Amino acid sequence: MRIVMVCYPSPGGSGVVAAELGSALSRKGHEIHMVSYQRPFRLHGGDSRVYYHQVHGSSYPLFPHPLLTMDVSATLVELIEKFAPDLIHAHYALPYTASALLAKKASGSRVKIVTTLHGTDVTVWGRKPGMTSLLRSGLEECDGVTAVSQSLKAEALGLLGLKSQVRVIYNFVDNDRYRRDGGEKLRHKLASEGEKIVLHVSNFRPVKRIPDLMEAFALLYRKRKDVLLVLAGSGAKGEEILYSAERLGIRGQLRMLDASNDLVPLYSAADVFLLPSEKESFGLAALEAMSCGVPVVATNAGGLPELVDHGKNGFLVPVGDVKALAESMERLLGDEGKHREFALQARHKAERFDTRRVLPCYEELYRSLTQD
Ligand code: GMT
Repeated sequence: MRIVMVCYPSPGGSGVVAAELGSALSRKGHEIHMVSYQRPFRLHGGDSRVYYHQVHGSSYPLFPHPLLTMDVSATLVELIEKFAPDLIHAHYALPYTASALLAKKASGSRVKIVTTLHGTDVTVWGRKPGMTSLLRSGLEECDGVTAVSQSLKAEALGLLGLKSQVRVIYNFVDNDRYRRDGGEKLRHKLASEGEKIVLHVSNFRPVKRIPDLMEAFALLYRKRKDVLLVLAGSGAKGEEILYSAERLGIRGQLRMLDASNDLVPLYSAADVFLLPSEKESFGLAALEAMSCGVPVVATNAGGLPELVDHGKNGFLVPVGDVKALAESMERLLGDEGKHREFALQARHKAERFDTRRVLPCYEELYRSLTQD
C-alpha cells in the first residue's frame, strides 16, 4: 500500500507514533510518505521505503499567522498528484484532518482518509467553542477514525458527539529494542553509588503538571536523601524548572537531559517513572519505560489506568495529589522485593503493546477501507 502520514515533528507522542508506525509499515513492504514541517524527531532515515516531504511554508507580508492548514493541504495535493496514494493518515486532528479533506477535494482523488486522535486534539480542543463542531464535521467525513485508548474514544464520542465509528488502536512499543540494557554506564554518569533515579520524559507542557512532579519529588527527598530526579524533554521550560528546583531545595538532585537521543539507556537506568499528568490519553513514554522494566507512578487520568495496573506494575493516584505521588514512590523504592516484582510486571504489561501485535490493527483498518 502507498500511505501518506502527516504529523507534528516535535517531541511528543503523536509524532513518535506516526514515525514508528511509518518505519514499521515500511519494513512490511508498504511505501510511506511522511509529511511534516520539520523532520519528525524519531524518523531516523534508515528505512528504504520511507520518504520525508517537508511542508512548504507560505510566508507573505499579508499573512499575520502562518497558514499551516493550507500549506499542509498544498503539499498533500502535490503528493496525491505525483504518487496516487491509497490513503492519507492524519496524526492529531488539528489541523491535519481538515488539511487532508481539503487536499482530497481539491485533487478530486478517491484517496481514503484516516485520522488518529491522540489526546489534546479532543480533550483540550474539543471543548473550545467552534472547534467542537469543526472537529466533529471533519472527523465524520473521514473514512476511518482511531483513538489511542478507550478513555479517549469515550471522550471523543461524548465531547464531540461523534456519530462515526471510532476504533481503539493503542500506542505500541518495540519490545525488542525497548528492553533493559543494564543502564549501568549512564547510571554511573548521572548518579552517585546507591542513588535511586526517578525519571520523567515529556515535552513539559502544562498538562504534564511539572510543578506537582517537582513538589512530589521534594517530599520524597525529605524522606530519603538517596534519590535523583532526571527530567528528559524539550528545554522550553528549563529555566522555570531550575528556578522551582532551587526554591524547593532539590537543585542538587536534578538532572535535565535532552530527550531526542536514544532513550533506552535512560529508561534502563531508572528506578521509577513519574507521570503526574492532568490529561494523558495513553502515556507512550510510560509504556516505553515499562518495556524497559520500570514501574510507573502516575495519576489516574485519561487512558493511564488502561496501561498502569495499580498495585501491580505501578501506582495510580488522583490528579494533583502530590503527597500520594511521593508516598507511592517511597513504597516502591523502600521495598526491593516489591520493586523487583513491579518491574517484572511492568515489562509483562508492555509486551501486550508490542508493535507486532498493534501494527496488524492499522493494516487491517487500511485494507478494509481500500478494498472496494
Ligand atoms: O495530545 C497531545 O498533547 C499531543 C500528543 C503528542 O503529540 O504529544 O500526545 C498524546 O499522544 C500520545 C500518542 O498517542 C499519547 O501517548 C499521549 O498520552 C497523548 N498526550 C496527552 O493526552 C496529553
